[in-house]
Amino acid sequence: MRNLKTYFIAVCCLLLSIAAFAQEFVPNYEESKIPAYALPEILVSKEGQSITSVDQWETIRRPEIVTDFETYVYGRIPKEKFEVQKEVLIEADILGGKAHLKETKLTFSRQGRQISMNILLILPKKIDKVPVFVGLNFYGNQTILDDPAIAITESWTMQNDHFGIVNHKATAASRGVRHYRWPVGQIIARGYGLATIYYGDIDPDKDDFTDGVHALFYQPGQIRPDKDEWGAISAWAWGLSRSMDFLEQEPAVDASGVLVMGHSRLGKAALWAGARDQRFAMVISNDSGCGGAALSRRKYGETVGRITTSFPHWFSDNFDQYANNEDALPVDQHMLVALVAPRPVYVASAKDDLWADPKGEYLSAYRAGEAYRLYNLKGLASETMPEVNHPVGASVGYHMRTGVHDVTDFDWNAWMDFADRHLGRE
Ligand code: GTR
Repeated sequence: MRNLKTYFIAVCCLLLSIAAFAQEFVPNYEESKIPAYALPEILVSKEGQSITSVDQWETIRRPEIVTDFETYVYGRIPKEKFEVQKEVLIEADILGGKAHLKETKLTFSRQGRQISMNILLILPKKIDKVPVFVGLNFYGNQTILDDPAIAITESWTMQNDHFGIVNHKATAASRGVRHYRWPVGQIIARGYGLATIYYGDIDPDKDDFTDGVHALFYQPGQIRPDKDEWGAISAWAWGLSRSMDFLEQEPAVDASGVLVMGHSRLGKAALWAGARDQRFAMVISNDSGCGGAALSRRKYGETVGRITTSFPHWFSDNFDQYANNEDALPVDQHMLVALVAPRPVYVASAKDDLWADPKGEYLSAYRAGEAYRLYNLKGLASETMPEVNHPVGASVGYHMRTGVHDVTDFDWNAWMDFADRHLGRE
């Protein structure tokens, strides 16, 4: 009898695991299988009022959309005060004296807890008030340029044997491994500066809310954010705003020309940072996909259901309820792009990056043009995607380049051309 019971339990377990396997996520890559959807209106307020002026946009609709993204998608970022300490770690001339590198450690403290983030700033010499691209990086500042002056991050990093990450710690072998994604020489040659921070300094990318910036802002006894409070993307966006605070105080930087960019999950963070913090003069999203520029309702490639399962810590807990229930979301990602208006925004996709849904990224950028029109600015001209490798757009820029999920020189050249146009540097 006992044996029979054990046998029965074993068979049940087997059947359950087969069922779980059968339900494994299969991404949709067919346009014809996209469910019919209606996007929430950018220019209609919650009370049903048509938004027809800049004033109505800025006082009624924009704040509503920001609040919805805070509450239902990324989670609220605390507004409480904190202390900051600055320590310059290193200064050096690089690139044969053409550029100056400075790495500064910023330590944030509150309630007896602290975290530190290192900001690496590289500026062309002999230019005053330089516009600066700022972006987070995936494996530490030392990976973007092979220069012994740059500190190797001591923070937890994602495991990557090829990049010299051993037991989640970066080693000297990781120096310069991501150089190709950060064409420092070209950026400097075109008269821009570059600031970068390792995203794990702000919040290590794992489902653990004790080790990053979140804990500085907990109420007594709190151990993880509440349902509508910040996940990791909001934390990384918070870090980008702290880099803006820092850049505002750097005399050689043109603080009115700080351009925030990010790739993939860090593209999601760049969009959210730029949407909220209007001090950023331009926002660039690269292959940011689901939870970034791509429309959630299209259910093409990565979906809300999949992303909230694989990366539960990225969003607010409230976002989980929209898994396979996207139509109930009060917002969609075109509204995130629209929040950047009237500042220029650029959405970049890659042809083979289907997981991020290039068309969903394009349509979202296209629809965001509605907010720009209130300012008499032009977005993207057509609902039809442009040819591959053909950057388009006025205040809303877009390209889909050939290739995979990555950052390439093609992307950087397009962004610098776009920035030149908007900063009057042509
Ligand atoms: C993927 C994730 C994407 C994207 C990407 C990345 O695994 O599904 O949403 O963020 O990671 O950041 O490289």
